[in-house]
Amino acid sequence: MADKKPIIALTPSYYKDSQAQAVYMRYVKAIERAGGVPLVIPMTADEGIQAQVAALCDGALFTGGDDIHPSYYGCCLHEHCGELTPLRDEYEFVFGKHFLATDKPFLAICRGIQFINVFYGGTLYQDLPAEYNRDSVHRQERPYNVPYHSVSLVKDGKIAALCGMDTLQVNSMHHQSIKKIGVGLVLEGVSPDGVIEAVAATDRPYGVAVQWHPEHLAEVGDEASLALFQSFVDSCKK
Ligand SMILES: [Mn+2]
Repeated sequence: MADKKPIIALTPSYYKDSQAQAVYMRYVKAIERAGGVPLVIPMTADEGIQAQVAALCDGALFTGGDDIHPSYYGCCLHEHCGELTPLRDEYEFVFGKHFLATDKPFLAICRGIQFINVFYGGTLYQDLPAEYNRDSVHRQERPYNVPYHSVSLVKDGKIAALCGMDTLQVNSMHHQSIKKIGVGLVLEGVSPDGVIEAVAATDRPYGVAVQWHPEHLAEVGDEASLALFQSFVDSCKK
């Protein structure tokens, strides 16, 4: 079965009103387009189930979503911290514990980079204007498939190599970001106002995390975004 497609676990968000777990179709399409099998994982904190899910997938895409409760990085709740979803925090950290114990590839987007950073022991700004710089507004208006700010990529970094560029034009729909980078992660890119926008993991062949949303930009053919998804899914075949 040499041409079997790699199975990519997608982490869903929780929608309280309908008690539903779901992911945006853009993530599904981006993985499908790159040649992977997008598999939305169950929202349960059951250790045995998540261990099995982690074992069956070839890679994981940590998607965007609500803010992570700051207790996960040892901080008190700031008044400008955003919407929290305890159910998502709980299942994602259990899945993460099992999945990230392997050296399987991951791609992490928006909340995803924040989750990865917290998992690796880092911290977050709970609100950029309140805790970092009041002029650092990283929330653009719709449409989200147009760039909002640039990201300077670290020279000789993983993303610079994957995309073949030293600067990217990205969208921005976040109000939190990495404060202290977790152990085992390295800086990959920063915005003009100094916000950490990308990191990579050093404990596996492929572990890339970005603060922007390449799934929106991939829809309009942005080459760097397509390259991110393609390189990620390709790395999951190995
Ligand atoms: Mn940004």
